[in-house]
Amino acid sequence: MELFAPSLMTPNGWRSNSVIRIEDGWITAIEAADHPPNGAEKAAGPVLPGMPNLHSHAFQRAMAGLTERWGSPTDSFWSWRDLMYRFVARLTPDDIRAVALQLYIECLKQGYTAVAEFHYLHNQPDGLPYDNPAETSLQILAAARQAGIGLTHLPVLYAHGGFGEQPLGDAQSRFRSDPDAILAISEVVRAEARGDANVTVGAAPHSLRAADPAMIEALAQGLRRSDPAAPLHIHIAEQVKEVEDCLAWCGKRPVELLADSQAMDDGWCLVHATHLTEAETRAIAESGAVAGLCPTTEANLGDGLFPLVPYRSAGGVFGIGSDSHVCRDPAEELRLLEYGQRLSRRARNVGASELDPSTGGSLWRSAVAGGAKACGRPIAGIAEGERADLVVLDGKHADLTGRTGDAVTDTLIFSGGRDFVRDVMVGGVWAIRDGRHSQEDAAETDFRAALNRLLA
Ligand code: NGQ
Ligand code: ZN
Repeated sequence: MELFAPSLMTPNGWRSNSVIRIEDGWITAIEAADHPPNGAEKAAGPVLPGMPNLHSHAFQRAMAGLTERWGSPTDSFWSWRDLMYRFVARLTPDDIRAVALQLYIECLKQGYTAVAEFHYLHNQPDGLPYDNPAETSLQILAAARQAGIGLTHLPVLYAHGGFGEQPLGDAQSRFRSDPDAILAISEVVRAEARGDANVTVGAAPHSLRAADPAMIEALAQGLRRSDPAAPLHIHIAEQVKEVEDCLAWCGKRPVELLADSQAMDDGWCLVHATHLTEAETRAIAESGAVAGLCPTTEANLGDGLFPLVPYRSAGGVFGIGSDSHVCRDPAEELRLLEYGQRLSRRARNVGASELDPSTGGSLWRSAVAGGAKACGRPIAGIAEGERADLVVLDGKHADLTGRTGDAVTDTLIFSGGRDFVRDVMVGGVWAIRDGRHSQEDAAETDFRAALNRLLA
C-alpha cells in the first residue's frame, strides 16, 4: 500500500509531501510527491512514528485507581506491592486475557504501537503450574494479536523473595520459576509466533531481589543461544530500600552488581534505574543498555527521579513504559518525564538541546529509538527497512492550528495528548481508524465482566 503524508516525522527530521510505500508490513521506500499518487491513501494529519511501550504488567490495568486510599502513615511502594499481591491471587487466565486486550486497545488509541510485556503470572493461584506452563503467556500473545499491537513477550524469572536467595512468600508462589522453565515458556511462545513479524520473545529476570546472578547468567545464555538478539529486561534500583538491601547483602549497589556479574550490553533494558551514582549513570550509558523509564508509575509509587540530564549527556538511551498503567498515554508519560526534571532542576526545556531544540520532538524521537532497541524489534521510526508502525494525528484539531514540524510534537506533549490521535497503523495494518478500534466494544464488555468478578 501507499500512504501519502503531507507532513511526516522521520528519524532525520520532518518531511513534507511524502509517499510511504509499505509491503508486508515493512516500509520499503519514502519518496517525495507533490500530491497523492493514484490509489494512495492520504493521512488526515501529521504522521509520527508509533511509540513502543517498553514496560507493561498488563494485569495491573485492572487495579488502576484502587490503591489510592490511606492505609497507614507508612504507605509506600512496599505496601502498594502487598495490595497488588492480593489482587494477583484472584486472576484467572481468562481475566488476564480480557484485561490485556482492553489495555492494548487503549494503548493503541493513544499512540503506542508496540508493548514489551514483563510477564510473571505463570502459575495457578495455589502456586502449581498450569497443565501448559505457557498458559498465561499464550493469553498475552492472543490479546496482543487480537488488539493488533506489536509484542515483545518477556516471561519473567522469579525465584527468590529477596536478596540472598530468601524464600518466596506465599503471595509470590504464582510467580515461581527457574531459568529452564522460563526458557521453555519462551520457546513455546516463539514457536507459536514463528513468522509473525509483529512478535518477538525475550526474557526478564524480575530483579536482583528475585533472581541471583548465577540464575540470570543461565537465563541470558540460554536465551541468546536461541536468539542472539533477544532482549533481556530487569527491574533495578527503583527504591532506596532495594539499594540498601543489596549493599547489605553483597557490598555492591544493584547496578554495580549487574554490571560486575553480567555482560551488560545493548541487549539489556534496565527498568527504572532510579537511584544511581554518577559512575553507575555513566556505566549504563556507556554499556548501550536502555533505561526503561515509567514516569507516571514511578510518580505514583513514590520512587524518585531518574538522572536524565547526566545520563543523556553521557550518551544514554532511554524509552518509556506505562508499567502499572495508571496512565496509557505516551504524551503524558513524556510530559511528566520532562516536568519532573524541570521541577527538580528549576529549569526549562531540559529534554532539548542546542542541536535538537524541540523538547517534545527530541523526547518523542529518543523514546521511539530507545523503545525499539528495548523491544528488540525493527520499529525505530518511519524509515526504509522498519516496520510500518505509525500514528496519524488529527490535522483538524483546533490545537494543531498553524503548527508544523516539531511544533506539532511540542503541542501534542505539552498541550494535548490522547484526543490528538486519529489513526494508528501497526505492521502496515490500521489498528485504529478515526479514533476507534473495531473490537473495542466487545473488549470493554469482557473487561467490565472480569472487573465485576474480581471486585465482587
Ligand atoms: C512489579 N512493579 O513486578 O509489578 C513491580 C513491583 C516488585 C514495579 N516495580 C514488584 N513498578 O518490584 O517487587
Ligand atoms: Zn515493572
